[in-house]
Amino acid sequence: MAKEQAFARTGVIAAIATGLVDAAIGIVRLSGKESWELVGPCLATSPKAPSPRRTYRTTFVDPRTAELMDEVLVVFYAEGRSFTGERMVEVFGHGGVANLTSILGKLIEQGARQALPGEFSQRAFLNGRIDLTKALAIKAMAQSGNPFALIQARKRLGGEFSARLDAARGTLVGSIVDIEGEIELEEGTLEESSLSNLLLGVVESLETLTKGPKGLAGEFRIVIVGAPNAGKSSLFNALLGKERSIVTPTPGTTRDFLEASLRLGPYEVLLIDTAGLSNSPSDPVERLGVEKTHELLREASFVIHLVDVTSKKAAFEALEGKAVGRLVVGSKKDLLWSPELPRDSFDLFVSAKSGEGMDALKKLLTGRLEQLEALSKEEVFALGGFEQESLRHAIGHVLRAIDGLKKGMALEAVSQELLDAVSCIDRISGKILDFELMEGLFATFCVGK
Ligand SMILES: Nc1nc2c(ncn2[C@@H]2O[C@H](COP(=O)(O)OP(=O)(O)OP(=O)(O)O)[C@@H](O)[C@H]2O)c(=O)[nH]1
Ligand SMILES: [Mg+2]
Repeated sequence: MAKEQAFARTGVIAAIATGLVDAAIGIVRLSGKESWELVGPCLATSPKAPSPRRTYRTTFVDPRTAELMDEVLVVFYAEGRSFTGERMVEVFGHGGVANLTSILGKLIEQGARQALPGEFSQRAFLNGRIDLTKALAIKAMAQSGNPFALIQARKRLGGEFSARLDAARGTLVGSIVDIEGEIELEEGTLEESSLSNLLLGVVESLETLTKGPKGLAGEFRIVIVGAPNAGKSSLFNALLGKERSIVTPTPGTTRDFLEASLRLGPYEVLLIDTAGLSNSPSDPVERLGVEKTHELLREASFVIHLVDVTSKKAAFEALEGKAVGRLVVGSKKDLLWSPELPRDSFDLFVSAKSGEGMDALKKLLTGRLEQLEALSKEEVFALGGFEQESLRHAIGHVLRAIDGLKKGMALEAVSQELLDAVSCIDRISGKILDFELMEGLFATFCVGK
């Protein structure tokens, strides 16, 4: 996305704010100084000076031919009292996708520009209406596909995450003020041990924030891994209840990964079939597949490690990644068991062929999701990658400050570490603008949000 386009704050932007599926009602929204004037010619009747937040019932017409396009409700929002902080208009029409698209098209003909993904939220942020954590909460509310993700989104929306950050920031700023006072006045009143304890408290509370497991943020990714020919694709198909992935007796059948969404009770998860983990793939395509599998493992919320029970030796190597859980599952239960395998190392046995053990596996996975939902209600937060990283840096700075106090480091240097920690926190809330980061974040929003 071009930077100048993403951050152009001028002009009227417009988008369909509701989903692109036929529905009873749909909303086209506009934001920008001239929004009302721009919509005006498309409305059969409209006051010159609309009352903010009042609904006007009218017809939406083609301004050139006066032809009726839809019967609509229109709402005007005044500057400073809208989502983006700018003047906004929302047109509530009948929710057919074709209808809303043609209304939007007419507004674009009138001079509006199709909004980029997340551009409304971006304007709200740039106009100081919301901070970055709130913007991400709004995104999460619009996109949360799972009950536990929704809990997380609501916690953020309610400002719990921001409040935690603010509390830590407050303590850090207070400490900086004390240290700077000591540097200035040299009164010798700075109690280094109590300051250290205070800062340790900050480290602890920031660390709690980083402890949320992967998967809480929304997409719960279950990755099936194992040696070539373990039966991964067969299990993938059996769980989905359809033949999605190719199955053959030849090892190395799956070259690239495949993903499909799977419903487990109230939860929607992403199930991923991967290329077999072979230690020394000779074929370059297979090698790329194995690399990809390792990458998927790092992003996994949950890992099913599949082991063919008929094989003489099975690899139980610890898999890298920070998944919330891992199950070692024995496949091909219907076949003859290899006596050399340690039975105790398995959590469960299944047969994709006979269907045996499949219900138990689904039950186990659903149980894991229920645990995650319970965890979501507790103290943990689902953090984005940049938030994790910034918090880690902040913790590092505070720890160096504590160490410095102990070792008698110059107070100026201690103060600087704490200032750096504050900057890391401010990066998360968006008080410090990082344009590249922000551009990337907002681009992941939906259009119209
Ligand atoms: N009897 C029996 N055979 C199975 C079962 N699951 C898989 N197989 C067979 O094992 C072979 C390999 O199955 P796949 O599902 O392709 O295995 P994979 O792990 O995806 O293999 P790669 O993609 O090559 O790594 C096929 O011949 C399957 O029919 C099972 O539960 N019982
Ligand atoms: Mg396969």
